[in-house]
Amino acid sequence: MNVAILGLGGNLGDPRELMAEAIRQLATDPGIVLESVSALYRTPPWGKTDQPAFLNAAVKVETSLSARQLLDTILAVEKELGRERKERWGPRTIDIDILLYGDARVDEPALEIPHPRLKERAFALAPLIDVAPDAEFSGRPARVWLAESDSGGMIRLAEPGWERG
Ligand code: GSY
Repeated sequence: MNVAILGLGGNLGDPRELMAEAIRQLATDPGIVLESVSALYRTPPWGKTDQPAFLNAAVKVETSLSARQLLDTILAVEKELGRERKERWGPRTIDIDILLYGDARVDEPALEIPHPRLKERAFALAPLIDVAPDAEFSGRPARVWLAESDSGGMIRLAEPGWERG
């Protein structure tokens, strides 16, 4: 089994409910065991700033799936939940990223792990640290990357358990 940290986010429709449903669906996969869920955060949009605030969270899973199989499962869940890929860095109903997969480094088309922009993204780092406080990647603790990132405007909206309604 491998430990993976997934980041979830969205800013269209009802992202809280979509993220909760995504977590439920991921947990039904026989190759995935849900270990823990982060707090729920409201975060300013990153990249393209003229769009609504996002909700973000992270989950820690144990998985017998390879990173590629895990990505395929994630894409199927996103599709089931109506995700459409339109504009890069634009608004979206649900987005699920593999942030970390054990200590693995993966550099394939459409699959880079650690996530290539993770170290700059407070909206992904804060929830990641909730579920994996001692995580390290790219040579430094996630806590250090978070301290160096811009976490301005982030609000911790709801404590773990939010996904159970
Ligand atoms: O994969 C990330 C999608 N995304 C987000 C996000 O999840 N949260 C925030 N705050 N900004 C974002 N910009 C993009 S793209």
